[in-house]
Amino acid sequence: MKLSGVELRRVRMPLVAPFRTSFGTQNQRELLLLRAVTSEGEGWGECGAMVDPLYSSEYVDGVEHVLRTFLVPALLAADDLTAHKVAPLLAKFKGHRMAKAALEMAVLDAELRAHGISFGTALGSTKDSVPCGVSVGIMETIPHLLDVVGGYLDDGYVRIKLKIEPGWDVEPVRAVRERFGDDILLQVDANTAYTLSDVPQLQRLDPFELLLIEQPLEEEDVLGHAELAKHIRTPICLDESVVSARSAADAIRLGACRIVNIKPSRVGGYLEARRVHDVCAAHGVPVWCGGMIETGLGRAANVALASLPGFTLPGDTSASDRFYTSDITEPFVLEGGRLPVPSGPGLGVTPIPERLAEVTTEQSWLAS
Ligand code: NPG
Repeated sequence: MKLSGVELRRVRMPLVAPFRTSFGTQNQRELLLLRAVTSEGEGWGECGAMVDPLYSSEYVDGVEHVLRTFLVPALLAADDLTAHKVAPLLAKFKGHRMAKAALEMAVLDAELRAHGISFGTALGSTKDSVPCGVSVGIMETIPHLLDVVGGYLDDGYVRIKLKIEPGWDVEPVRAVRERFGDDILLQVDANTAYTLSDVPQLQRLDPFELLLIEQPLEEEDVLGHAELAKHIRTPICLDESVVSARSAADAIRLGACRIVNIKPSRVGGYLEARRVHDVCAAHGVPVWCGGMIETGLGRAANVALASLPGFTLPGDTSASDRFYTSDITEPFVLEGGRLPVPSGPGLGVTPIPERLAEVTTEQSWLAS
């Protein structure tokens, strides 16, 4: 396969409601989409990076720059390109995993569409649908939180994740347990907002039988998570700290986590995401698929990944309407708390041209 060019599209989509996490509030999602045009046909990629480097060091303008200057030219120069060659071809450029992931996704989609194979089949899917959880932002008040959680449970979501930060942790968890009972699957996500001096506060979550606490400490503090694990009963799940299969293996070996959140963007692509899954499965560590407020393109690929056998916990693979009134693909709709794994070639979905045009704010074409 020969890459002829890559179209970069910056899109901006309003969110149905503001989404507040410990690192900031989002009212809209602005992200980069890629269309790879090859000798065998075209494929779509989506980049998880946000406008500001608040979740990770990558951000949309930076991704665009590195793609334009280094990553896309390296692939344009390759004669016999395949998706599995993307990571080795780009390996000499350090870091920039979200940029690399988006490019690899577009090449993989083109390749799979050309061969009539779905993402799910290519990655090793064993299910036709996946159970879905939902991520709930930090709210102004507990009554508002309870209304929102109640609405998601009515929608059929099988697991609730509460975003937490110092000052919004034990009370919201207690309120949700008191209102909705001990049977709902409940977990929390701190996005690195705590330090080891918060051990006493984090111990106060122990009685609520949470599935897990996600990334309480900062990204590089793997040993700190191992230390924290000795003092709290809630299982620790890592997100930001796991950037590759190797870092997952290290974290597991050090006792820093009992569960891993896999976001393909964060680990450099769907092929590395599968390797993270394999490493975790070999260690008996459950994984689940994280979300980065994807459009229908990224959502399609995430749902395919979440249908691999080691994904034994519900992921942040919520329906399109969790974030968007109108998606750029046919919307993903919850059915009995589950989303169907797309079965068509490649991603199994494509952008609806009029919708894509409506949300596109900038567009450029990269070719040699
Ligand atoms: O369902 O797509 C979703 C959102 C899930 O909470 C979610 N994502 O920290 O995991 C996170 C958070 C996030 C969103 C991180 C956007 C980075 C960007």
